[in-house]
Amino acid sequence: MGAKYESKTTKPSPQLLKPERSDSMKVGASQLRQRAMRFLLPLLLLISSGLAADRPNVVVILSDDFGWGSSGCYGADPALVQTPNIDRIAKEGRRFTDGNTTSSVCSPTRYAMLTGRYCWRTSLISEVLSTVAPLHIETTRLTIASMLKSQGYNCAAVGKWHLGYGTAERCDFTKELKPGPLEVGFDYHFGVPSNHGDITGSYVENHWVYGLNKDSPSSPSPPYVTMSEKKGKPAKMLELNAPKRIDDEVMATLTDKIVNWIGQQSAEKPFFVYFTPVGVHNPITPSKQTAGKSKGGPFCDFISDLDISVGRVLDALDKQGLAKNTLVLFSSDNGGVNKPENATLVQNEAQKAGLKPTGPFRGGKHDVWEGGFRVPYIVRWPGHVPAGTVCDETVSIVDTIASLAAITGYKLPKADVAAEDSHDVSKAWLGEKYEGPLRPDVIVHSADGNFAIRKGAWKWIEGVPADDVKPTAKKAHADQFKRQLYDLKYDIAEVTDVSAQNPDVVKDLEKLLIRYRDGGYSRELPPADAKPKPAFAELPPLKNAKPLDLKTFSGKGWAARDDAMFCKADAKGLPFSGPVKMQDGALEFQIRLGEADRHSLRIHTADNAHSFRVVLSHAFMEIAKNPDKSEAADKTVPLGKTRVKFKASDWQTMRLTFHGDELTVEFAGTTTKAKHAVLAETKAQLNFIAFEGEIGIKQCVLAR
Ligand SMILES: [Ca+2]
Repeated sequence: MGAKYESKTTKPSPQLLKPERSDSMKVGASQLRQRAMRFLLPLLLLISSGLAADRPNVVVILSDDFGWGSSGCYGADPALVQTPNIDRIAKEGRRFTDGNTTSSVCSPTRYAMLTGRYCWRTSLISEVLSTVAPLHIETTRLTIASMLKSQGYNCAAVGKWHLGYGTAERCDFTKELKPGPLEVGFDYHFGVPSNHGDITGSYVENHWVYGLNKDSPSSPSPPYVTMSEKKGKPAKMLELNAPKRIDDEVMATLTDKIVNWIGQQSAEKPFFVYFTPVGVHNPITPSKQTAGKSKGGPFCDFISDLDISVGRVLDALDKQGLAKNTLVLFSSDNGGVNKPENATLVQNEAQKAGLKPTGPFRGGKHDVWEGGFRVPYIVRWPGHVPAGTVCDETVSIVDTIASLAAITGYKLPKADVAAEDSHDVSKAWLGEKYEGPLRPDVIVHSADGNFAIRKGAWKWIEGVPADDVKPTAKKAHADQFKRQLYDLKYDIAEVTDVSAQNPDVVKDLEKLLIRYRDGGYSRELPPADAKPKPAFAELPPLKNAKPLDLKTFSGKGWAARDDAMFCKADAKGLPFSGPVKMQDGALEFQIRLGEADRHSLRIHTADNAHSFRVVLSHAFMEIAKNPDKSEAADKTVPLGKTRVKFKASDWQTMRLTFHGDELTVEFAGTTTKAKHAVLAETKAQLNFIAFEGEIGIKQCVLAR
């Protein structure tokens, strides 16, 4: 049997070696010509697409928190807001009424914009990246920048970045910020690291904090006064010995940089601009030029600053004579802030004056409602995009890469390799005829990690928060955490849940959402039996393991249920302790963290001389030596820390392996190592401590 199989694979049969078409000798002259053209045509197309004049420059302007209804061309009251430059793009281009972001907050949409992949497929399953987060885009991943760079484009990312720098768990802004935008395809970067008003207070240029004194990078650190500090809520700023941002000049500074960069471009080489102004994200900081001008207050003034920036970019293109061959896409990373109940928000003054920042839609930034995702979306490319037109096609920010690939003649890799969720909507941009819809459906994702899927007029909300969402957020957004169906054709404001009347629609949409989620892509329909990839491999079985009977342990509030011990604790914590005797060896148990804040396993050494702890929270695994009895409480010695990502509602295995003065903790596909003399001592007591919520422990074993 083996030999028969081998002969086929190692030595192809004569039949297999033949040309694919065995009738190639019999074709007529006309067929030969046809065949020649089949080979030549792509070649000719390739040559022609190699000419810079055929491929447009691309300018993406991605504003921040700029809702659907906040500009003139989307119906904002001209008595409050005037946006002549944004309106100019609409007048000279095509305005979309159903432009969507992928997330109702910043970082995830920005990831999706640049990569064509929904960000919830990454480790970021709720909220946004912290200011000190590492670079979130994989450097091997195709981005708009790397795609266009491979076609000879110059690429610049100027403005708010909010996708992290470096690889360290906590980015050190006094060091080289690498990898960053330059490692994902850009040639130039000048940015605000995460948000307007962030704790860096500085700009970044390419790989360094702009103007950083490298001889003395952290001190003396000039002060940076944020708007929130002015309101008496000081933030802990990073100490960076570098020029500080001036809040009401940030928009102008970023615009200066991009206008200057465009000024260096020419018709010889195409370019890609990813310009991401901080307007109109909080803090609301109108410039001296606009402050006090609008009847709608500072928020409307700040919208004018955004519009002025847009105008300066358009002017720069005109000045260089490049406007004609430049495709401009203007949009926003999420919907507008719409929280009339929050009295401290400047946006409310504008709303009271009559501005509808999210147009006719329910909710806004952070939410799963349409107001969180619907944004202005306008495309201009003179002579290609029909001027002054309006299009109702459903398009998403995530479609940018596939659409630019189509326009520039770039063949995208397969859907499971890159641009996984990006549909080519260029026909809608260009006003060409097509059989609609260009994307069969669209998935949106709230700040709480709540999914919704839209198909046709239907929108179905799954109503489930991500595993790492805090209980307070779950409570605050309870109305979003239930399954609900809306018919947007008749109910654009999502008022009436019609799921009870349409059970089949609900069933189909739920199935479709799960299929896309588990399948790893949505550019095509994944196989129906696609299974989610396991987040991490299971640990190999522990050899010579003997059970440790947790029933011999004791602790107030802890009780046996099924085969496990459970405890519901408050902030003070509830311990569950018992004896153990081990030096080298392994300790393993199953833990269900649930919605509790954290679990701390405190291990005391013989005669209670010393203790150390292994702390598991929803984000981190940490090992530390506790202060000795004679020491002050702040004498904790941190020994190791690793970011963890796991499903807290499931049971997870935690394994501690002691070897000499080393401890290795394995949990949810991560390994945390620590080295300290205390770890080599005889371990005498285990103390499982639950904090703020219910924790379960079971199947505790020892291997000595
Ligand atoms: Ca935003």
